[in-house]
Amino acid sequence: MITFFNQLHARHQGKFEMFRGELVPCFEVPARVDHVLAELEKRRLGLVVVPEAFDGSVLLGVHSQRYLDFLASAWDEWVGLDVANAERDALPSVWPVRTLRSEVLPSNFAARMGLFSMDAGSPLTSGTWEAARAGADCALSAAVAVAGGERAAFALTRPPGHHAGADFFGGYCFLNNAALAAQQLRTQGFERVAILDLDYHHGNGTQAIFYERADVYFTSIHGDPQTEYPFYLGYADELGAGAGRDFNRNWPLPRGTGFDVWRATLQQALSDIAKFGAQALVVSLGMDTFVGDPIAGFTLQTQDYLQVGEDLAKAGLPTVFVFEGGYAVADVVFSNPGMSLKAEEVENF
Ligand code: Q9C
Ligand code: ZN
Repeated sequence: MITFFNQLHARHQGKFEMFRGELVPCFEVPARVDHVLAELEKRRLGLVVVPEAFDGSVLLGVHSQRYLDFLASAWDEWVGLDVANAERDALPSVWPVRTLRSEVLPSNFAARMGLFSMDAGSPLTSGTWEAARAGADCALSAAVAVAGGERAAFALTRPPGHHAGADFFGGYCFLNNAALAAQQLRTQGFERVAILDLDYHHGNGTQAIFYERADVYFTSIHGDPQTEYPFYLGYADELGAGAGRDFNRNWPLPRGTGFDVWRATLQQALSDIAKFGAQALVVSLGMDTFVGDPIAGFTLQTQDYLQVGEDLAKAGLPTVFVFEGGYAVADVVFSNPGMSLKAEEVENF
C-alpha cells in the first residue's frame, strides 16, 4: 500500500479548544500522524511518498470560493486585528443560526469566522491553511494513484476532514479530504464511488457535500448523534434528497458499542456498497473507535482491526484510505487496519 504524507501537517498546531466552559489542550495534535508514520516505516509497509501540489482550483470541486478565500486569508486578517494575536489561536464565538442571514458576508472578521464554522473546538492557527492544503494534496494524490491502478492508497493527513462542509470548518476539520478524494475518483472516470466513514463521529461534512448526488454513495457507522458530536446530523432517517435519495445511509450506534455489533454493522454497510455497484471506495479512517480513545465511546481493540482490514479487503474495490480522527495518540498505530494486516495481506491489498 502506498502512503502519501507531507510533513507540513505540523504547521497546524492548535493550542486550546473550548470544552465545557474552559480552554483545554487540543486533542488533535501533530504527534498523531508522526506515530503512524514511524510505525509504517519500521514495519516497511510500502512506500511513503510526498504528494504533488495540486492547483487550488481542484478544491472548488467540493468547497465554495468564498470559504476558500476566507481560509486562505484568515490568519493574516486575525493578526491584522492585533499583533498580539500572533501568539493566540483564532476561535469563533458567534454564529448565524436560524433566522440570521448567512448569504451576507460581513466585513467583521469574527462574524465571518462564525459564518464559516460550526464549533469553538477547532482553532485556526498560523499554519492551518498550509497544513490543510498539504493534507488535501495527500488525499488527491491517493485518489490519482488508485485511478492509476494502485489497489489501495493511504492519505496520512491531518488536520482531519470529514466534519468540514462545502463552506464551513469544525470538528478539527478544514478541508474535506475524503470528499476531495471521491470527487477526484469521479473526475478520473469511476462512475460510482462509495464513501465509508468509520470514524467514531458522523461525517456530517461529507454527507452534506454529496447529499443530493446519486454518483457518490455515503455511509457512516458512528456514535449516536443524540449523545455524540456532531449532534445535529447522522441520524438513520437521513437517506439523501433529490437525485441523491437512497444514496445516503447512517448507522448510529450507542456509546459503549463493542466490536461484535460494530462489525455486523460494517457487513451491512459493505453489502449496501456492493448493491450500489461501487467501482471505487473511499474510507474515512477515523481510529477513534479504539477502546482507549479519550474523546469517543466504542470499545474496539487492537486485534479487531485485523478483522476490519480483512473485511475491507474482501470488498474487492480500489480503495483510498483517508486518516480522520483517533486521539489515543501513542496507540493510534495499533488500531489502523492497514497497519494491522500481515505482510502478505498488505501486498494483496
Ligand atoms: N473536547 C474528528 O474525530 N468535540 N473530530 C470533542 C472533546 C469535537 C472530532 C469534544 C470532536 C470532533 C475528526
Ligand atoms: Zn472522530
